[in-house]
Amino acid sequence: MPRMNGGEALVRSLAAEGLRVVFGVPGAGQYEAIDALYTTPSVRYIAVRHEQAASYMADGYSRASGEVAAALVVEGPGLFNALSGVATAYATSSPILVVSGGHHHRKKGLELDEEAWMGPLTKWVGRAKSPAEIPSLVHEAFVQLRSGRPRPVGIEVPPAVFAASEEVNLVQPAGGSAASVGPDPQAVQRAAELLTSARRPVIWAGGGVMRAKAATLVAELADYLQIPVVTTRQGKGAISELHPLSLGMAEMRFQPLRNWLTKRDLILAVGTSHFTSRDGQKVIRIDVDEEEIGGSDYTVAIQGDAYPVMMALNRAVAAAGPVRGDKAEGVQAEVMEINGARFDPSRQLQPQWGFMEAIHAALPDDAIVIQGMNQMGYYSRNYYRAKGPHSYLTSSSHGTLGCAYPIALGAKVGCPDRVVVSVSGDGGFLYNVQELSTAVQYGINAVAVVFNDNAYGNVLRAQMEEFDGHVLGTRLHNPDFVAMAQSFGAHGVLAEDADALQGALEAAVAGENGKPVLIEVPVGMLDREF
Ligand SMILES: Cc1ncc(C[n+]2csc(CCOP(=O)(O)OP(=O)(O)O)c2C)c(N)n1
Ligand SMILES: [Mg+2]
Repeated sequence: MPRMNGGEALVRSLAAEGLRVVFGVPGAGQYEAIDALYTTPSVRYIAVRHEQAASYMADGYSRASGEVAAALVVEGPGLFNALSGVATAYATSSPILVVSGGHHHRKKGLELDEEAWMGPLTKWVGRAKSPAEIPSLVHEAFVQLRSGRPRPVGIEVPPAVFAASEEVNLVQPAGGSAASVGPDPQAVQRAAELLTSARRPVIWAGGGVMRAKAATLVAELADYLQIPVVTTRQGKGAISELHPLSLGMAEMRFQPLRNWLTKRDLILAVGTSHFTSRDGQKVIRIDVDEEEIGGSDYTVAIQGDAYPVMMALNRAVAAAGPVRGDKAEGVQAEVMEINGARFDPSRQLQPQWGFMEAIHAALPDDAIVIQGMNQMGYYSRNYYRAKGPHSYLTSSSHGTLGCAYPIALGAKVGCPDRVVVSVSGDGGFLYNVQELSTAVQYGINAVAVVFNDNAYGNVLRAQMEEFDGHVLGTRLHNPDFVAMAQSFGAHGVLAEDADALQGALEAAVAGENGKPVLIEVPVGMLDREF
């Protein structure tokens, strides 16, 4: 058995599992791991400027590419800085590995039990007591990351364990997805019967479709039975929102869509618990997470990863039922009518619609857009038309202000050949502005669009409209964004209207500057739709 220190044991094990990238901030307590990364060229190390960005970037990488990424942070404050990204990855079912220092960390009487902090935000946490234990912990971490519901996983390696040397036996890698039990054939059969006999079915697709790489199978079923598809925020792009059966995100405040949805006799909810049903509607649930299915109302539930379940379901449907090609015309006309009303330019808010159309016009079909928690971001949930899976990333129910830009950088590292654009406000962008340095240093040419109203605009509007104009803490003093971007070594552009935004994006897409780009779009106070 070779002799090695804990840092080498960790990095060699990560490389053996196929990990390609580690985001982190180096520091005492993990020097051996950094040194092992130096001698392991198959694992790229990207040093970020705040641990928050390490976990956000790992999340963006994982969700965009479908592969695992890791964040390596020092014990104590390093981990605590990273937790916001770990929580967001938990909420978005994103498989990231977090490696941090000690389990117990005493400082001035404050005892920090990191396992207790990481525990609720991860699906599994392992703790190494010696270098020899590290390979099997890493192996178990990857089994967890690549099986069941994807979620963050943690490994704690205390500084003394990183530094210690002993004989270490490297274990064999997990080798792709862990074997999973196939879906229950009776449930699949029953679901197929419901689908083929339903008169007005709808498919409600969530982020689980993307995580399972099952988007094409969902589209196949939709096409075969002519079933319209709505999505959650996380499910946007499960089928192209330009597909004649796509009704986009299920915006329940848009009355025509709400009415239509309440008239469905069957809902097929795949990879999500974020759907609404009412009495009298039959529901088929497909979810990898047994707890999500839990005690909720459903007619048939199929527990399992959406890929094998949809394979089995599509086969059973093909065997059982008639193709509904004859229904195509009527169904597609309904979809067209609702979309026509929803995207009718005369009912759109300006300037939001103009900006959205500029973004559509400039970006290629496979671009990845990251929605920040800002007014244009909210608008994009409804009106940005994602053209395929893994092309629209959000912080889901977590609603994390500030994560859009670092998630975009992680997505760009994971998908260097795709155009990646974050849509932020001035408030949110400044949460992680320091990562412009990382972008320039490593040549991560994502595009940051910053809609600048010099305010936490949506909070300001609530103060004006709902609290008698009691404005407090929401008007912001900002830097000159363009000059700031230039000072980081990025390319900064001011785009004062939709045409200028389109032009600036087109130049960025064409890679005219060969640099990370920040486009500042000054806006006034924006109206809200709902
Ligand atoms: C981490 C975090 N802190 C605070 C909030 C509350 N919050 C949501 S949106 C928002 C203001 C966003 O301002 P900006 O990014 O400028 O976008 P705008 O509303 O002006 O379009 C705030 C403070 C949050 N969602 N997350
Ligand atoms: Mg703002």
